[in-house]
Amino acid sequence: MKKIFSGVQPSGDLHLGNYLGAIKNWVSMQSEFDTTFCIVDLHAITVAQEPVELQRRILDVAKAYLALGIDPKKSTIFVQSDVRAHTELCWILNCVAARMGDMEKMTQFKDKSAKGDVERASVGLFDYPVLMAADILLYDTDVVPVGEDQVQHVELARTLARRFNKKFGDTFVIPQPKLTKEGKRIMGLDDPTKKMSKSASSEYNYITLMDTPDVVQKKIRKAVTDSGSEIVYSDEKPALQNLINIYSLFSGDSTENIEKKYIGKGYGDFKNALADVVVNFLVPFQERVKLMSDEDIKKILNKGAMKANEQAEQKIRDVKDRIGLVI
Ligand code: ATP
Ligand code: LTN
Repeated sequence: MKKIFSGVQPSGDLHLGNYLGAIKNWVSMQSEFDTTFCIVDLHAITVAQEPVELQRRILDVAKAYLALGIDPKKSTIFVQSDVRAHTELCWILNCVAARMGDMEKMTQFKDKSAKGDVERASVGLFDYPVLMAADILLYDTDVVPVGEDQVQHVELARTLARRFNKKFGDTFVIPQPKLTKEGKRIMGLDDPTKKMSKSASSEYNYITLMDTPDVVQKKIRKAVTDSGSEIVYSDEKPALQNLINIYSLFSGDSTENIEKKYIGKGYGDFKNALADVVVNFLVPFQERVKLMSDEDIKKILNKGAMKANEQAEQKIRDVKDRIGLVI
């Protein structure tokens, strides 16, 4: 059975992009593949976090995974910092496989550090893609379902795996990224040229999975639209295209059908219907989250960490042996 691994950072409330670009895909993969989903808390601390809030968010992301349909009977769910082999393999890859030349090409670091001050960005932020490679390679991952912004990082994991294998013999499986068609890049509601992001400066950029119906309606009403008034799915109307993608992914309707449904109607009608589709998904999701207790979630995460640790320990022992450490 092919192995799937992916993760989300507990760095803010999850938004529609996280669900439609990544988690929705994970849910559908669970019955066919051997799936592991991680809450990557060590990635979140590459930028400043408030400790009490971070602890809360780690459990909240775990609750969201379950309420979105990740089933602990089918998938391993765990918190990255519960499995020490991730940081251990990250360090080893830093030393024996990753090169400064690879790292300087990483666009997410350039984007994130450009927003702040490069001189003051953490070393961890720069090294973030190597930790992500360690996450993936520890579990013999074949496929990594992610949004488009993470493809470059999965490519790096492939490069590091190949380089390690060449030098020390066959150790790592070479992973492949997997994108969804319409969900791979959900754009900001306030700016269709930038991806929807938790760290956007305006809350009108994103809809979080915990937004109330009122807030969802308001954000969709305020979403930017293109010139003209017809509902057509075209590259010339990037803002509307993004809204149609969201509608299509939540309703299961094809983009062609949506165009047909709205012939002769305007943006106002379409936006109202879109808000309904999103709210119809979010309200029952939020109900499911409310029913979950921290205690239950912690039990699931502990079990997941035990299973992940078993697999990761075997791999890290093999790696250490191959590079000449005494095991
Ligand atoms: P930030 O932008 O603040 O760094 P994020 O919103 O990108 O955070 P992550 O935890 O980095 O969230 O991403 C989790 C998963 O969601 C990744 O697979 C990522 O590719 C995917 N993802 C994030 N934003 C989008 C988006 N706008 N469209 C599609 N997929 C996305
Ligand atoms: N960098 C990813 C989160 C992440 C991840 C992973 C995704 C960390 N480790 C391993 C897939 C596989 C992001 O979404 N920002």
